[in-house]
Amino acid sequence: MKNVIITGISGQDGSYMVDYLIENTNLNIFGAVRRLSKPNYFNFQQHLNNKRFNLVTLDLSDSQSIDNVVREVKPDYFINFAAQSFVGASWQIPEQTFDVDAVGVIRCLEAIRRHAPKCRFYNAGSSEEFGDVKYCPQDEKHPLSPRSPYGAAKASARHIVKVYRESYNLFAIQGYLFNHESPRRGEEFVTRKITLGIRKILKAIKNKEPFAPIELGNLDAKRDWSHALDFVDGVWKMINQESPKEFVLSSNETHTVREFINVAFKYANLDASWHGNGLSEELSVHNHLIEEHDLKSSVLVRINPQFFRPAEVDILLGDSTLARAKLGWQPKYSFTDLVKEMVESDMANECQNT
Ligand code: NAP
Ligand code: G4F
Repeated sequence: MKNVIITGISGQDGSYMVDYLIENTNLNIFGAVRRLSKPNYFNFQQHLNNKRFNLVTLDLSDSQSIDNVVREVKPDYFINFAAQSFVGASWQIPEQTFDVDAVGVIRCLEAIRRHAPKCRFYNAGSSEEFGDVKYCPQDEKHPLSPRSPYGAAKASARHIVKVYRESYNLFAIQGYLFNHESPRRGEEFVTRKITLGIRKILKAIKNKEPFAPIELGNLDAKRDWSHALDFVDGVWKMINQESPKEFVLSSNETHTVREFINVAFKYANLDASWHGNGLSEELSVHNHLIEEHDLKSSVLVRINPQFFRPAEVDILLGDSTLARAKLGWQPKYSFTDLVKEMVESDMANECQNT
């Protein structure tokens, strides 16, 4: 039986990849976590008693831990989803971001080169590498022009993956993945911040309590959002191609943050409208709802300059024509399916603490 190492399994993509490979293959799965003072097994707890699932400890900032796991497991596949993945935080912790997201990839490649040179390696690349975009839509030929320490680290990783592929004849690739979300999305990312904010507001309305608005930064930024479930399928197809080629995965649509908010509030059944502009822009509940529900507050969304970034990627819009043609990849979820699922999932999980 073949072995696969998957890093980042406590996060969104890593946990969905474990689900996907348990369901669709007979591989032995080695899911990697790093040591935390409070372990976080929430997203993969359903597999803990599965004989095909093995939990291993590995930290991308520690070459010895990676070397040990690769030497012992001798993987056929290594899928690296682990990263400091939050662009906003990458200005606050630039060295740690670079160490994990760029140097960490060298550590993986070195371990593979030494102990499992036939292993197929996938590293999680990002549309953030395109950054200050030169044309729309962005395809595989678009130049790398990162705007954040995170984007720069992922672009560096892309170069080192190519160097190892060409120097040592490794099957090593890094996809260009545009934004992908789900009910498992980390809570700081804008989509989940919005759907969790809606949950809090609805709970307050139900309990006839006042609520705080969701505070956000740049509502004009445009992103190409997909469902993470579609992307783990695309990554698995990419790592199983005959030769190591790198593809864009994207929905080929772009929407502003403001549009995401509008669709999300629609699925929450909260009639609302925008007023003001610039830093004074606000989304408020319609008057008829204020009277009907005797609401104690009315502002749903407000701008907080704290959430603007030192440099912004204004627009991302992907072109995944090649992946669709060459890999036979076809995403199943639309933008509205995604928003609906995220809103409904957070509304259903009222018992969680957040
Ligand atoms: P995520 O939910 O934030 O998950 C990141 C994972 O990395 C977590 O399991 C985290 O573990 C782990 N990790 C962080 N630092 C680590 C370290 N030093 N050693 C080992 N593990 C570490 O991210 P995601 O959305 O699933 O994204 C997966 C990958 O795709 C990331 O590399 C991300 O940069 C990239 N990507 C994501 C998107 C997107 O839209 N989601 C788009 C393009 C690229 P802890 O629980 O211990 O923190
Ligand atoms: O949800 P975000 O934090 O995601 P971002 O920066 O696009 O990065 C995500 O996608 C990348 C792929 O393109 C991944 F590589 C990366 O790992 C991550 O998964 O922000 C989306 C947009 C930005 O333009 C941001 O400025 O939303 C804007 N935004 C406005 N207010 C906000 C907020 N973002 C966050 N996180 N929080 C806000 O309050």
